[in-house]
Amino acid sequence: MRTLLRPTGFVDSPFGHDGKVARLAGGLNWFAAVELIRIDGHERVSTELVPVADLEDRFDDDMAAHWRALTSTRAPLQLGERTIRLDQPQVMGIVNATPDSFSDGGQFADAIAAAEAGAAMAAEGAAIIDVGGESTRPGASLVWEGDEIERVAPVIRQLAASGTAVSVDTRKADVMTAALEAGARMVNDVSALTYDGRSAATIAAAGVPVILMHHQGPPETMQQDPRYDDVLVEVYLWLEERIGAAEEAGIAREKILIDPGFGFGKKLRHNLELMNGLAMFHSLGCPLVIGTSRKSTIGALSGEAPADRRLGGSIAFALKAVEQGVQVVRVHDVFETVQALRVWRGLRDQALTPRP
Ligand code: 7PJ
Repeated sequence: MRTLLRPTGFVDSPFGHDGKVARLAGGLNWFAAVELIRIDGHERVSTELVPVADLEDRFDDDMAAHWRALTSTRAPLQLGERTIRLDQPQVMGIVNATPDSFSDGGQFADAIAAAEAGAAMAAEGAAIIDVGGESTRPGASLVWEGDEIERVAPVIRQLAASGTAVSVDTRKADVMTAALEAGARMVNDVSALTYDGRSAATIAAAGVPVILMHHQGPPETMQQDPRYDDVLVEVYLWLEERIGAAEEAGIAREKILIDPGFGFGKKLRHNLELMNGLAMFHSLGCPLVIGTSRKSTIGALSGEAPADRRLGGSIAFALKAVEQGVQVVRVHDVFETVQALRVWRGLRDQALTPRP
């Protein structure tokens, strides 16, 4: 039996609540209660709401360690020369270096257009640009790694040369190596190092941060019939296991970010339950990343709006994520998301400013 901790009961500020509220992961959110989720293996046995003030009496060693992880500060990310603070939400801009994404002027023109799009996102306030050359959308087919390298390397080289912090979105060790050589300083692996047996060693040797994302099944078939008994608990335990495997391979824990993998082998109700329960993942002690931008869940909730008409839903999800202390939101629409987060930040700063 173990007990997982899910923070809830978020409050505007800690003022006047001494000892009754706790700060989430050194960020801008405070919470007053915790849902204690008792599990036996992967199965939830019970759920109990306990005020923060009464928690300590309940702790065993495992819970105490989770509590420390939940409430400790996250170190900044170092991407080459760039330091990215994680005590406030950051935006990661998506650049798809796939054919026809940006222009129809051939591969060279494509790369320049993609790099320019990434540079524009950085100017709009994205802290990191995530460059990918393989679609991992539901039903997508495989790309040969030589092709994937040819797509991403020139884009990364140009972006990195302009001083932008770049991550590479890939599941393949050879693509990681080529991307790092071209100037990428972080790896975003939607397979959480399960796709290519050489990825973990490649990342460990380079000493760069990595995002481990949950998924169920390969992209080709993941949406056919995903099943969970308890999606929040199962994704949590899966990520915990992948963090352990990454550490075992020599990747420092401070370099690991985690992502519940919105839409990757999940039905509508699974995605919504994960979004509502996101704050629990902080007790794994790693910065959280979430990617909901333009995803089909938004269409499913809004009369099947097409992908290019999902900005409102994307922003609603981004706000839901940062309200739960998520450190990195991965989005297509950088300008609008940065604007939304600046408004949110203004509200937080007002609430956190003591009365004179
Ligand atoms: C995600 C991703 C995500 C992370 C994609 C799309 C599908 N990487 N790569 N998290 N999604 N870390 O952007 O629509 O959710 S590809």
